[in-house]
Amino acid sequence: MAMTQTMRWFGPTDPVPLRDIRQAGASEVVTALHEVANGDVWPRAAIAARKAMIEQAGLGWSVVESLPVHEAIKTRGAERDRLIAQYCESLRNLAACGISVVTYNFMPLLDWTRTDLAWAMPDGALALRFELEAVAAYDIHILRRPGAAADYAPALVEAAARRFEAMDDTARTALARTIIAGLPGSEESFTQAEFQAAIDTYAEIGPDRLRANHIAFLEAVCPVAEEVGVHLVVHPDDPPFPIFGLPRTVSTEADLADLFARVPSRANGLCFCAGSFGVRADNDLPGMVDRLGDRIGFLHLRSVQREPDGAFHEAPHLEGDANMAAIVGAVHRLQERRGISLPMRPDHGHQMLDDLTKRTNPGYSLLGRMRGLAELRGLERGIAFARADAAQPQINPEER
Ligand code: CS2
Ligand code: MN
Repeated sequence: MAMTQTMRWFGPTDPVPLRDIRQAGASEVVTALHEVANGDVWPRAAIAARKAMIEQAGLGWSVVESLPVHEAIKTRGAERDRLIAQYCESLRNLAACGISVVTYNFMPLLDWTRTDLAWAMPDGALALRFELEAVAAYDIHILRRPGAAADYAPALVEAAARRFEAMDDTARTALARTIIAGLPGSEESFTQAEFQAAIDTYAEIGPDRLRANHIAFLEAVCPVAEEVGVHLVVHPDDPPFPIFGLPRTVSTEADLADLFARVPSRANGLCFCAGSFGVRADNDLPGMVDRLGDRIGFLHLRSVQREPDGAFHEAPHLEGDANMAAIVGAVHRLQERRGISLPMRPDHGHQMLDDLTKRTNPGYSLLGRMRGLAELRGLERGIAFARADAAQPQINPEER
């Protein structure tokens, strides 16, 4: 069985139209009602109308990315119970419209974080990049978060100081914007003062409390998800380690194994993002597909190239540190075992070719993702062929 090929679409305002996604060879989009404020209920009629628009273009919509979890749920703030009830209402409305997979994350404040949105690859395409040194320069010298320097190795603190000195005001503002202004799909974007105030709401929340809040969230919503037949899949932390002193709890295989043990509901699932998990060399990606496979409801098949000092950039989908052939091989076996086709998408493509001169959402221009999807599709076909071929009875070469 082949994976279901999807691409992310940011809705009617996305510069990439549905027609282009169809021509790229995807059969479905994954999307969200980005116009609904974080925490509000997604109305059934609005979901149905968006679905009809997608189907009109010859595509399907069965995976939501994302139904955001409000900060007051992550921090267990005052509005929490009302927000959870509204989350459940949205799940019911989505299920009524035929949506079966709902993606979310449990990262404090920032969804994914990068420090450079246009890093030139040797071939002239532009990639997204994360440098811990740039984060440290921002954190210690621009944000001036109390105690920030203690969170970085001494050599990194020194490098960050040199780096900050070498930046002019424009470069400093650009770096701050890149980090806190909100990347595509993020529900939060901050000014500097707002960001520090938001960080302060986590002053009393370490990893244990964040994990407890996550478990409490799942215990409240999974019964509804189960009842209406929705698979809730958590997207891992990106990057998968703490930044700005904020706790991280969805970064490793052990984190996920613990989460599934604590909330056994079958609605409690995983969006396996090879790019996010792959930033850590200690995450064994194909092994995680094997071992966490029963929980996987959605796949982001991208690869990062790790660099020294906690930096990484987005590699072409089949390059970089992820062994994509081994991952897709594991997915293939998993689908066979479960008798299902899993939705997957390319992620964070390079800005390349004609897209270099267009207005694009960083990471979400068409051509780089189209290249990624085509490569993944070819890889999967090759793996399926090789497996079927290996299963054939061997013919004695003399009888050929
Ligand atoms: C996405 C995430 O672009 C990306 O990195 O994978 O924004 C993802 O959609 C969210 O974290 C899921 O809630
Ligand atoms: Mn991802």
